[in-house]
Amino acid sequence: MPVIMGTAGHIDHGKTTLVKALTGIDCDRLAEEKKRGITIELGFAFMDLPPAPGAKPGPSRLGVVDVPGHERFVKNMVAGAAGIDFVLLVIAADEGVMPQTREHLEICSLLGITTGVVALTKTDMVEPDWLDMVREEVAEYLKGSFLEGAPIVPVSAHTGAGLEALKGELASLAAAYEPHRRSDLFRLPVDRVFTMKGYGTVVTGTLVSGKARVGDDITVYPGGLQTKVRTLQHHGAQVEEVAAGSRTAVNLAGVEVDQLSRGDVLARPGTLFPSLSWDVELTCLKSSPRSIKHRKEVHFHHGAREVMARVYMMEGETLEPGQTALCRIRFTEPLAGVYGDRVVARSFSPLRTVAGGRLLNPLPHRVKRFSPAVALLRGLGDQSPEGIVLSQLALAGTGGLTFSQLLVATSLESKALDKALQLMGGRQEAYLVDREARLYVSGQVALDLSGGLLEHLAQFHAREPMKPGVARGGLASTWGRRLSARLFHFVLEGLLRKGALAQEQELLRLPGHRVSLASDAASLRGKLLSAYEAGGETPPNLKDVLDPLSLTFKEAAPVFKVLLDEGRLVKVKEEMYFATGALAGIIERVRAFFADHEEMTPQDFREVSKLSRKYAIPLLEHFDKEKLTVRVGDNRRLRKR
Ligand SMILES: Nc1nc2c(ncn2[C@@H]2O[C@H](COP(=O)(O)OP(=O)(O)OP(=O)(O)O)[C@@H](O)[C@H]2O)c(=O)[nH]1
Ligand SMILES: [Mg+2]
Repeated sequence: MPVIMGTAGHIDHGKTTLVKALTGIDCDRLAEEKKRGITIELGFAFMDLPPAPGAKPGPSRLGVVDVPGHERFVKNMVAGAAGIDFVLLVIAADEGVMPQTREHLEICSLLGITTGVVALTKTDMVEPDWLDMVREEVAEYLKGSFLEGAPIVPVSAHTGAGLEALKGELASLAAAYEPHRRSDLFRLPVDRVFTMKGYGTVVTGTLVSGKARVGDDITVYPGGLQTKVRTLQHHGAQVEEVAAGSRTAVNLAGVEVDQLSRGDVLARPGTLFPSLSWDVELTCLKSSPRSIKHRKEVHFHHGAREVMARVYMMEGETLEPGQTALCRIRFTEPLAGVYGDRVVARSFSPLRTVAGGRLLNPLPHRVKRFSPAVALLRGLGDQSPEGIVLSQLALAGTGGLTFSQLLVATSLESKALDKALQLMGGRQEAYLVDREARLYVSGQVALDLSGGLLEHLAQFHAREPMKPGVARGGLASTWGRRLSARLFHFVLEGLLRKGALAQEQELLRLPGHRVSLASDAASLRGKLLSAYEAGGETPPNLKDVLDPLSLTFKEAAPVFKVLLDEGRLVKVKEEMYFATGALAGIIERVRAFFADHEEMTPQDFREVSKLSRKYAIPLLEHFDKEKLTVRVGDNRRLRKR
């Protein structure tokens, strides 16, 4: 894997001159840089490394990022340092440790850089005694930092003294360096955009993860611009493919220079998820003159981007120098990040680096300060990769997370995530609820939903004991939980499979539920039944039954339904009910008539039943419908079984 070194150090300490002495490349390209004799923009170079003595063969080429030392351009320094693997801290022997020596070292530490080399430059300008003294001072200063014990190499770019020794140290460092970049999730934060004659728009950056090939489809985040990789360059040469850790120049198809800016991120379509806030584990620098208060406004750096932001404490009121706490950072424009990304915060006045840390959740959900969910968030910092998946799913709640979202919300690469999710599926800790969208919800969320749905049905049965169940189609709305149709279906099917729910036709109910009458309904049932039984073969009009009871039909309907279901009443037509016994008597006489008649005229029926037209006609139609009789002209015949 390629390795990239970045310079760091105070203005004028000789960074650019040293890079030129090492690589032959002058990183100060701008006219203004030449005129003022300082670096403003980032510079890029590369050097061929000598074989490291006694070490396993390392990368033969080292990418170099040269940063400005001027305090006004620290934001450019952060953008450059964001992609590097190790640091070349440059300290001029005549001046020793200066303010930006400190600030750059702190920034490197906040960015998670853990190794590097110190070059004591301009040795030609000092006496040997002085050099020894400065060297000791520097070693003392580095104590407690990630460069404690790092090689301190005296060099002079002017005389060339020490350059070979420095190259040797760089080769050893590069050979020993264990790259930690993920091989999936191609990401390239853009640090320069320009046009090149004959090419069009070109961007450069350090490939922080994944790889890119000529012809790949690209989305420019956070804006969403779609484009393609037309050509790729690495260390000045055309290549077909670049791997994580490479300094890369990408020629993009069909986009104008002004459609892109530093800090944009190139990635594959649909892989990143820009957000206006993040949950970050933030550490306030020990050297910070002030604590960071809740809602403090800061310059926020991520990758090559700088945005205005506010820091919201999730678990306290202030972050004291040296302390670490969970914060939610809200930005003025969206950022696209990945779990574990490093960030830096700088205060306004004085303009200086005050804090930095790790991105824990690039897709935050609503979490209240001091709420129990804050503990879940904090846990994202030090859990196993599987633990992180579980916590992220728990935080996502019923919305769940897609596979692509989980890739950016955890430290897991695609294959490992797939395996972890399968294991969790087996342990019922995570469920795939939508195959097409590859959407997962946490097992606990699914369990809570199942419990909630059963509780909802139990309440429904208690409230509506005479209703046999809830129509499946209407359940989602009566339950009142806003869930995706997929998740609702998933929960429902799970309960039906387990037998925790029963479905008859379209009605869902708890398996133990039977329609039973509450006492007032039971007394109404008695009253209705006796009214119809008293009416016998000439049952009362519905109105005459209900009016004395001061009931509307709508109110009495469930009890009618019970009587019909029980078989105590028969509905002959709208608003006409017969007591089952009375109707049976009429039917018996009709059958007797057919014993010695082929056909029955309406007149015959009226004689047999002794009923007026009001009842006779609906009854004849009822018999046809019930397939007792069949109609022939105006007459009826008995239907043969
Ligand atoms: N005598 C002497 N002068 C040096 C040496 N290295 C750099 N210089 C001089 O120091 C001045 C600053 O050097 P640069 O390389 O531009 O310093 P820098 O650290 O890149 O400065 P910024 O990028 O602006 O922070 C230049 O005039 C160099 O010629 C050295 O080894 N010996
Ligand atoms: Mg410079």
